[in-house]
This record gives sequence, C-alpha cells and structure tokens, in this order.
Amino acid sequence: MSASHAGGLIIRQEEPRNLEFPFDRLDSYLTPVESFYIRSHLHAPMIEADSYRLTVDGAVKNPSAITLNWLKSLPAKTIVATLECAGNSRVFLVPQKPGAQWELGAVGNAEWTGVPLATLLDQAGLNANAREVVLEGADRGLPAELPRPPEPINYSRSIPLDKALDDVLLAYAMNGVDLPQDHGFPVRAIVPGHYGMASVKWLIHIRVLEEQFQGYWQTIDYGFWDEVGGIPVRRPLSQVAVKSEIARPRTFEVLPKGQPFTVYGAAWCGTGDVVSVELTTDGGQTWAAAKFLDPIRAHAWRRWSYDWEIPGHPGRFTLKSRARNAAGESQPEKFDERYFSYVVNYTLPIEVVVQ
Ligand SMILES: Nc1nc2c(c(=O)[nH]1)N[C@H]1C(S)=C(S)[C@@H](COP(=O)(O)O)O[C@H]1N2
Ligand SMILES: [Mo]
Repeated sequence: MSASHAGGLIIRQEEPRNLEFPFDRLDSYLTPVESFYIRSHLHAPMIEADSYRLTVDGAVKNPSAITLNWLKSLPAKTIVATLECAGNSRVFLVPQKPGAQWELGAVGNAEWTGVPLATLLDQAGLNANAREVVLEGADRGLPAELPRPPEPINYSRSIPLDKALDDVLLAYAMNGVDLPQDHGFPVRAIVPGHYGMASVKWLIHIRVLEEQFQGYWQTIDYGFWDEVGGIPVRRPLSQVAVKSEIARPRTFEVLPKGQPFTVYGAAWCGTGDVVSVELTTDGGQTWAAAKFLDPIRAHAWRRWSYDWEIPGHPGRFTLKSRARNAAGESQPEKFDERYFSYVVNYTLPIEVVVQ
C-alpha cells in the first residue's frame, strides 16, 4: 500500500514531490487544487511575490524584467486545460520501465488564469529569425537520470514559436486561487495540448532563440525516437496522444454478479476533440459506446459513463475503454516502444473479479 498525503494524493516520491491523484475518486469536471497531481523533478523553490521578476530576453528588441503586479495588470484570460504527465500509467508497462510508477492519476483538469505569452512576446518585439521560446523555472539541481549534465541546471523546456504565439498562458491562478507552491507559485506556463513537462512551473525566464534548443528535458528526458527516411532520430515529446481512462471500477475491484454498475472515466486529447469513447467488458471482443457527461472544450477532458450489467456468473473480466478524436485517431492496442516509458495511451486493461 502507498502512503497518503493531506489532499488524498498518493505519494510516489517524497522529495522532490511526486504525488498522484487517486483516479478512482474522480467525480468532478475540475480537479480540486488539493487533489491535483504534483510532478517536480527538483526541490521546489520558494519565491516571494514581492521580489519575483520574469525576465524576457534573447532574440528580442526590448528585453525586460517584469514584476508580478505588472503581469497581473495586463489583460487576463481564463482557460480550462487538462495536464497529463507524459509518464502517466507507466505502471502498466511490462516489463517494468524505470521512473515513477504512475497509475492513472498523473493527470488533472483545471481552470487556469493568466496572461497570454503572446502579449509579452509582442511587447518584447521578436527578431526576424526568432524560432523557439525557452521557458525556464527557478528550480535548479541535477536531474535524476543519466547521462547527467556536468553541473546543476534549471528546469527548462522550449516550445516552437508558433505554439508560443498561439495559446500558451502564463498562469498565476488555478481554479480561481493563487497557484499553490507545488504547482509553480507565483507564475507557471500552461501549454495547452502538450504533455505536462512543457508547462514550466516557477517560471522566471523567457528566452527567445534563433536556433534549436537542446536542453536536458527535451533530449535526454522527455524525448522519443521519431524516424526520418528509416533512420531513428531523437525529438522532444510534445502533443498529448488521445487517451481515455477508467476511474471506476478499480483494478481487481470485487463486483457482485448480476448487478448494474456504472463504469465511469474521462477522455482527453492534445489536438482535436475527443468525439467517441467505447467500452469493452469482454477483453476486446465487443465494444459499445459510452455516453459523454461533459461537452467538447478544446484541451479539456470529457468525463463519460457506461451502464454495465455485471455478468451473472463469477469470474475475472477485463474492461478497456477506447477514445477516438475528430481526426479519426484512436488509442492503439499496444504500447509504442518508440516512446520507451512515455505516452502510455494504449487501451489499458482493468481486470475485475465478479463474485
Ligand atoms: N520548473 C518546473 N516545471 C515543471 C516541472 C518541474 O519539475 N520543474 N515538471 C513538469 C512536469 S514533468 C509536469 S507533468 C508538470 C506537472 O505539473 P503539476 O505539478 O502542477 O501537476 O509540470 C512540469 N513543469
Ligand atoms: Mo511530467
């Protein structure tokens, strides 16, 4: 059994904090702040609101360092976005892969309020050759996995310029309250539709580059093997693949035979709306449509349910859900090894015991 945290989160690692939402408790569209998973690679920095500065420099005409009050005085935007750690559901991989053994709860859906990154980039004036934007956090240290850089580094990730100018938010509030320390106080990026690693917390530095950024967390970590002309090439992970998860029943839950049971879960996708979720209760021989409980909203999850008649005879049954997006992409049946230990979006088996 895993230990538990005040917000009911499951502790995967004490320090740096890696806490998981117990997904079988899913019951609201927005994940409460205290139940939102926490994934930090380094010790969480403590930043004072008064001394906070956000530096914008690099390939820009007017570099600047802005205060929190200045940021909050700019026109704000509120969005709902699902954040999923790229390593979510890693525990399902056989054989086991190194890294935190996340079950189903390294994912959450929240409302984020802040200033579009585009506003700051416009004010800074981009150079003609600007190409990527590096987002850097205040947390600094040595990463856990090899090969390590020779000295401590700040957590950082880059995003392509078109994404930076599109819908990236510099958020200072989550579900209407100030960002909690573990979620990046006072300011974090929210990169809608990308895996969680892109949404840099404790954001202190925005650096515009004219070349490709090759930092640790997009080459060594959070990279995958793409292919060019039959040759594997390393690329940074970015968009969230289509996925659904069953919250209830839980794995190995014991269910009474012949009774009705409402199977319940959520589905999401980085690009394109989730338009269908199907469920199988016989290990994949037959599939039936689940019904949605939430409307389509770009970059936010949709909860769904399915009314199941538990079989009248005892035995073990395997449930799986399968989401499809508007582009026709579905969850695969098997894990794609190019991702090594990330993007675990295949149709996850939930085995239950009927008595
Ligand atoms: N500065 C900083 N930002 C970070 C991280 C980090 O370790 N440091 N972790 C990233 C990862 S891997 C994920 S999944 C999300 C998790 O955000 P949360 O802890 O608010 O859920 O933050 C991202 N932003
Ligand atoms: Mo992550």
